[in-house]
Amino acid sequence: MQMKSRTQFNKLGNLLWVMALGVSLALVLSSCADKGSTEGEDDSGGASSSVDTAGMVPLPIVLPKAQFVGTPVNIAGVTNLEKARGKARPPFLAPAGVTNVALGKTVTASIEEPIMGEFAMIVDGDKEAMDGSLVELDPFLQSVTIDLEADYDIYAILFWHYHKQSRVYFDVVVQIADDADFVENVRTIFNNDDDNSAGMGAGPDKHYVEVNEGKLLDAGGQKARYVRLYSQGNNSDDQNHYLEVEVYGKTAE
Ligand SMILES: [Ca+2]
Ligand SMILES: [Ca+2]
Repeated sequence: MQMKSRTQFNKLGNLLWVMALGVSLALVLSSCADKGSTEGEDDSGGASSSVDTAGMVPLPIVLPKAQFVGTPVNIAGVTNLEKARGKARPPFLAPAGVTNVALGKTVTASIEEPIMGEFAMIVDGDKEAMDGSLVELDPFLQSVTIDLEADYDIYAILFWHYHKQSRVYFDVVVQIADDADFVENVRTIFNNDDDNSAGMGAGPDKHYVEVNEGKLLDAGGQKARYVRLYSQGNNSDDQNHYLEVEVYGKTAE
């Protein structure tokens, strides 16, 4: 009899404990959910986010073949140089349905015709480091402008100047705008012109070595129709080059 009542007491105790555990678990889960959604909003398109927010997926990036391995050596004298990551770039999370909306769109430039290649090759999907894939522009400060032909929420801009050998391009400035002349609502996404030699203001970003991963910029989901990229020669010659520019976005609501 004594054994039985103790067993009943234990059962009641277990039941209460399980209920308490359930309530506290529910509280923890709901606070996690709140936190998750807040971080998701702050982090829309965040490059380094470790939070796998609901509806966010890695960009569908396809890389060209790597042409060299290890730390490049012929970049002596380049100041303010970004350290090599030494490992693959982490996936960039963006909302599901974000694609390369620059593919096949219209490209214009600060010059009439390129020295080599055609402007359309900047958005043709080919980013291999082959001579026949390269678009070469004149020396000095030059720019290319991509008309996305509609407003898009832009999450990332990814581009390759050249990656056959290690190189650093100078005065890399990337902007988005509402109009083709870059007067309306111009936003600068990247600027590594640390001495303002391009005349658009000194930028805080670092020089970087061109690799097959390309340069990936976080555009934060900002709405724009036009994307413009500047450069002013490189550490190997005075010319400006592009293999490909990709703009990851989705139709603006
Ligand atoms: Ca191309
Ligand atoms: Ca400069």
